[in-house]
Amino acid sequence: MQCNTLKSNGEALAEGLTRLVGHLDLDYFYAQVEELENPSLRNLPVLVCVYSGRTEDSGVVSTANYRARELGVRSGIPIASAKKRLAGIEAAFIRMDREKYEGYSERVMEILRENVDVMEQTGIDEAFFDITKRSGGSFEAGTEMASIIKSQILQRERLTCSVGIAPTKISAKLASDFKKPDGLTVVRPSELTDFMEPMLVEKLYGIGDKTAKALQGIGVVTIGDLARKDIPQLDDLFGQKMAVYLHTSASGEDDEPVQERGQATQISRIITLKRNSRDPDEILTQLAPALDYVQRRVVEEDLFFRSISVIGILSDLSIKTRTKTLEAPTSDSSTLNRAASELLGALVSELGDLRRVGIKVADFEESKEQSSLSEFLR
Ligand code: DGT
Ligand code: CA
Ligand code: CA
Repeated sequence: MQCNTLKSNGEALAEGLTRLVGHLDLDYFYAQVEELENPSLRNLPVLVCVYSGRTEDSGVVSTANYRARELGVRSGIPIASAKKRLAGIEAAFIRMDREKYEGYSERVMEILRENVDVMEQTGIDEAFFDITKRSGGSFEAGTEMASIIKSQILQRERLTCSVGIAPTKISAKLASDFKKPDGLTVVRPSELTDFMEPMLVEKLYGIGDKTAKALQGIGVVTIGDLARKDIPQLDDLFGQKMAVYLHTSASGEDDEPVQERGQATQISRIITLKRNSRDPDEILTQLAPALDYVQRRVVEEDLFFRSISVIGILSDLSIKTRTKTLEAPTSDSSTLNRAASELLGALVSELGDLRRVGIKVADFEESKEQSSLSEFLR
């Protein structure tokens, strides 16, 4: 059954079978952001909490750092039980600040997007991506690309993540989860069966407790057990659709493509200047390709933005943003360029030398006038 795993990479690729699919997941995400913004938390158990406000401690733990996990704290447990577990231990309980994490998430996803053929964000801290084309189908090149992505995220956002590279989405997700934190797990087609077989079925994407229990009832505990069941054997219990899903995903034969989903909420690009500068002309020349990239994506995705921001990063890595809100949404490149130049001028006169500069458009809206005009022109 594992025809793609038995063939050499080259052969499989020639038949269009081998893909390089990645999955990236940020480590203890909300808690990691809190740690990086306040390094004195690093050695403590850190718990990011959603307070419901009913009583002082009512609410749940959204996530916890690894130090807290060692002490038995998990996502989703009540804050009061976390406090019980940590009685007598110094720990940090922090209120969840979703907007802050979204900012980090958007920037991380943008770094990922710059480095892959296609990406599909599936949550605030995770995404699938496809690098078949840019790696030329080589897992060596793919491994190198994944470590570049990891180090860019660390350098630019100071966050660690875990990445899996494998031939399918299901296996890439298992791979990113295999070594955490700061992991990079690569599963070549020839290793796929050995990698997946011993894992528990509940690790498979989309298998909850109920399905896992039902599978146990027919003697299926590991992914390997499941792969050995054929579809008719699973059909009775789960119905045709689920049976096919279970069998193909356990066999490493899922061929779901990585697909960009939904509309972007912002488009941005950041560049590093050749040398620190406060000269708007010098900076604008270097920013031109970034402006062009943003403009191109706006057109490709048929978007109209209402806000334009210039982001300045100083040599101490502090970040300042200047934003202009437009009266009406537009996709016009000269509006973008003019605003970028204005905002940049304001930013350098306030901050002095910049190390890195970024451009961002956001607040996308449908523009009735504009879209009927572009339809007319088409
Ligand atoms: P990881 O990936 O195991 O290192 O740890 P996290 O914390 O990144 O876990 P993940 O990837 O499952 O979830 C990403 C973020 O989503 C996490 O930082 C906080 C939030 N989250 C996860 N589970 C829960 C939950 O049960 N309740 C609430 N309120 N938030 C959650
Ligand atoms: Ca995570
Ligand atoms: Ca996640």
